[in-house]
Amino acid sequence: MALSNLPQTQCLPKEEDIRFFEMSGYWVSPKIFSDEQLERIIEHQEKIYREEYETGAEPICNWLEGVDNPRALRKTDNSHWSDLTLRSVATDPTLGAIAAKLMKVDVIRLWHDQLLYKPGRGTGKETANVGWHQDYVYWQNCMEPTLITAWVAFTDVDLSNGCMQVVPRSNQWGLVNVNNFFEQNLEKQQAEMEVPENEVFTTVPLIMKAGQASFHHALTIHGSGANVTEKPRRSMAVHLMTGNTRYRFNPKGGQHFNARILNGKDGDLYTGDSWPVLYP
Ligand SMILES: O=C(O)CCC(=O)C(=O)O
Repeated sequence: MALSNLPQTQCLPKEEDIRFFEMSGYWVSPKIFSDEQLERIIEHQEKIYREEYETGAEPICNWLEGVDNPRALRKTDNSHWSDLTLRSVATDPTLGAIAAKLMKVDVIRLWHDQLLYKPGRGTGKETANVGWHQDYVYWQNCMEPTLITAWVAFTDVDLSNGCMQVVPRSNQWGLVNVNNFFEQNLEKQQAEMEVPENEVFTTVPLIMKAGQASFHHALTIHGSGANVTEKPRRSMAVHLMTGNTRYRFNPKGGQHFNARILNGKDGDLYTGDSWPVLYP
């Protein structure tokens, strides 16, 4: 059922891309998934919403404002547990090879995936926005921010359908004071954010064609606005970790669902079938 078995070498970042990622905290790849593959992927995304789980295993539905609200962002965690085509996306070798290059490591594993559906016809303000946040704030069960996300566009994305936006250089700021995926008021968050001295809060929209992927570091601030088009914005965030990512108990409480699977003690490596290897 794999979409591809080998990394597509023409998609890998060059030296200057790796330097750009290190400095800016993000990078956008060429097209990785073909239109035919995307058609099949979207069919399988719809299966998840009809609760047709190929493997029999349920994913984790974490839908903003409840499942009955057609304007809500649909966020389904670990869809790769349920569907083999979606698992092929989440474990795609090209995503793994790019992540390994950008993070300068030899091993990349899947941390978890997040299937995303941002419905169309947003009001321009409060519909299905994703608040400014750094992923690592949610991953405090990992000792270090040794994680990176590949955000795979299943449809073309730009500002009109609420593409992701990143704050360049924020990967170098440490964890900031304002951090909430579910916040709808991004202007308020920006106003309250304590930006380090000599840095500025600027945003870059990640405009992409379907099949491209953007990569952002676990400390890069990102979020997204409303989808004011007629069509849904579809994607999967593939959250990846380097092979040396280790567990720690989160002293602030709220143990992450993937960390609970490990049932480990401080310093244990995240290894085993729950965290498939994408690279090598
Ligand atoms: O899809 C979005 O707008 C945000 C996704 C996100 O927060 C992520 O990929 O980490």
